[in-house]
Amino acid sequence: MVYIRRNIWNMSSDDPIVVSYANAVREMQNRDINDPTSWLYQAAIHATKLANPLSSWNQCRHGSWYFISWHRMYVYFFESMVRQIVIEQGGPTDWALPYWDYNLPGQNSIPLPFRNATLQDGSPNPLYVSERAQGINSGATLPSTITNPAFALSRLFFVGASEFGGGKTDPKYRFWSLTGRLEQTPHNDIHNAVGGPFGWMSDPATAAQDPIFWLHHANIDRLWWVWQNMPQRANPTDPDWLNQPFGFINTSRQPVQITALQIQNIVAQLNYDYDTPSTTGEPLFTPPGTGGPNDIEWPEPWPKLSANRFDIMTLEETMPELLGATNQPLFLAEESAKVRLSIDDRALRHSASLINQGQLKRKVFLDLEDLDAEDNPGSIYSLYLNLPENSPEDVKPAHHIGNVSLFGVERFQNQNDDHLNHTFRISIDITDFLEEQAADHTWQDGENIDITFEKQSLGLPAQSEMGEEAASDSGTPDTPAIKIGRISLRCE
Ligand SMILES: [Cu+2]
Repeated sequence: MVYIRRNIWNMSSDDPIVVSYANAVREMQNRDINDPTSWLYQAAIHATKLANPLSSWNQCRHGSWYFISWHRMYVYFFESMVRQIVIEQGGPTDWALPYWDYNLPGQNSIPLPFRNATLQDGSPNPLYVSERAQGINSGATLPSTITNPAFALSRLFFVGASEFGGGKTDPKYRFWSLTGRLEQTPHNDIHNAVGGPFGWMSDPATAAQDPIFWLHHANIDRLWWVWQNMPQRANPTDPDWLNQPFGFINTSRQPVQITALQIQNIVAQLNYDYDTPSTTGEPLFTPPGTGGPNDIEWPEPWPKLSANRFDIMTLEETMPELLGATNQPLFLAEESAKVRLSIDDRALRHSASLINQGQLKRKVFLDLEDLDAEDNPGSIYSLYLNLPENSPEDVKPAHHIGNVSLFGVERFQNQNDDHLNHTFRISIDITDFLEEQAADHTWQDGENIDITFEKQSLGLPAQSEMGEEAASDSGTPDTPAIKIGRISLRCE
């Protein structure tokens, strides 16, 4: 049997799938934290701030090529656990986790069943969490700059920080800064938008306690499945990615181990699918033909934190040619900011000659380096390339190249007690944008590139959708600043 994950916005609040999810969440919340089927235990597998964590906790992978695969596994095991509880409670035997596709028209606000603190009968709503960004529970809308997965889906390659799936990292550490384009937008951005400065969704250690987390991740997983089935795309074939085992708990409360090789085809290997057509082109993907997850002994082989992550980081650097860089840090707070990068003439000529000799691919990357913040401020900034002054709204999408949001930044800094210089970076391939802008003469200059940062805010909810929380702008005057140590242009 193949379980179908359906769009939450196509369900009413009394749909059996929604009602049984709420009932299962309530049941799990009532279970003891040491029970693997409890709500807090499941959330702690992602991350937790609790002292003396169990060895199965704090396992999430971010800023890494493991982000996408680890979360497919995580959601899969969670879903089977919820289904078991739903069935125990007399709910639908074919229950599957719904997904939230915030990029569809009219669906860019938190689904209705998650908004109200109480249910019709006055009892607490298990799907409601007050620890969300201001306005979210009233139906504030998310801007398309953060919901649109188009740029991520357009990336042909999986591996690399400027590619779909993220850069190759050591499996032993959990937070890296080789964040792939799907992980950044919409994944990280939606976390920040829903969580805001103080909400659960903005911190990996609390995110999975919000019932909407799972619908967000079902959507991220759906987007991976869409990408997998698009022409010219393929998952990594590197054995380090395919064969890396990760540990989870099955419905019998037993530890299990699973690898990316076992989760590539969601239908054939994991028995679920999405209600939307996943194939947008000719599938190039062939299932590796392996079985399901194997049971293994606990607690091995949980990775031990021993290797030096910076060895890997150095390997990832492929001798970049620097074309230009800022010479002082930029602080992003409330205001929008504009930075002009001058392309160094000699560097450009040197790169051009290397390109002519076939030693460089002609790819230009915008790197935001040494990103830092005390904590994740929960803010999102959109980046625009060569956006003319006072551009009307309808001109902006053509200049939009990505977003900055720092989901996970505090975990990244604190994951190990060393004194190494941890840095966080975002890398965006702007080759196609520059070529398009050069072709249509939007970018005539050739010597300078303008980068505009614009703080994104939630749209006000429609009056008819107003919940019990007063609608208001998500912006607060004291949003902590994000520091960008250096902005640079690189040719590869
Ligand atoms: Cu997430």
